[in-house]
Amino acid sequence: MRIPKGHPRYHSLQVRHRLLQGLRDGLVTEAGLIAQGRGEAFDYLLGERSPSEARRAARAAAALLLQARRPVISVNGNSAALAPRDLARISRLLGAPLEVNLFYTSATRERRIAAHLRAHGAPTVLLGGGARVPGPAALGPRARVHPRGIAVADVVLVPLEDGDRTGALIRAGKKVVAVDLNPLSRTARTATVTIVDNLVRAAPLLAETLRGMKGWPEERLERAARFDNRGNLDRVVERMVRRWTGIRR
Ligand code: PTJ
Repeated sequence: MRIPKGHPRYHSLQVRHRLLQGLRDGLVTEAGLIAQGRGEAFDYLLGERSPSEARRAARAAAALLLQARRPVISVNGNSAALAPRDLARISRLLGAPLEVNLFYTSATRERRIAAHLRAHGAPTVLLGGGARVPGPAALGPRARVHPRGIAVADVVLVPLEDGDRTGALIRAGKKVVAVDLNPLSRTARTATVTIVDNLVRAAPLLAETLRGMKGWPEERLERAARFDNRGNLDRVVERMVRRWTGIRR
């Protein structure tokens, strides 16, 4: 379907269609469309723009990732469909592998996602392997991680992650950078740094921030990595509430 450029929801509808294409190409699950719908509701309350809190979080996230000894980028169906080029760019900037790590595990979908990421310039893509992150039994096959990827990572970037796995990564002693439009989600509140923004904006924002900070001395990165995640999330919630109240008037 062609969306007229002047449509007030033009960008949002385009993103929807990118996910629908992802579903047809076997990258995205049906539940992925529902997850996007939940995200859209929060994006509406952001005015579909990156708020200053997302920029501040992206700076702290970039500092953490640049300081990391073994950073890894976890990719699921939605993130592969929404931001493959930017995730590949982040991977190249950091020299960090992308690891396909699915909520709804499927070997076929893993392979398709890996091929899609490679076609968009990802140098190294790891597929779910033989290691496990320790966590609640309910994690089941979602605990599976690659022995040379998330299993040994010190900082993990998780766009659109579920709360159980974020909690498991934190308990395993890793730092987690999350991208989540919902500032109230367990992922957002458990992660070390949460960028509350749409992944289609957050991924290029993070890539640009990384490019600008690459080569900073260690002490400067150390200072930039100090971050009050809960305080930043509270400010985003207040921003959304203000917008909600404003819309009603
Ligand atoms: O490909 P799979 O099998 O790994 O499955 C991926 C999904 C996303 C279906 C799975 O991880 C899932 O069910 O996720 P949840 O628990 O619904 O969480 C998705 C979170 O991402 C929610 O808090 C949404 O608000 C948020 N979200 C959705 N779309 C976006 C988003 N955040 C940023 N950008 C988006 N475009």
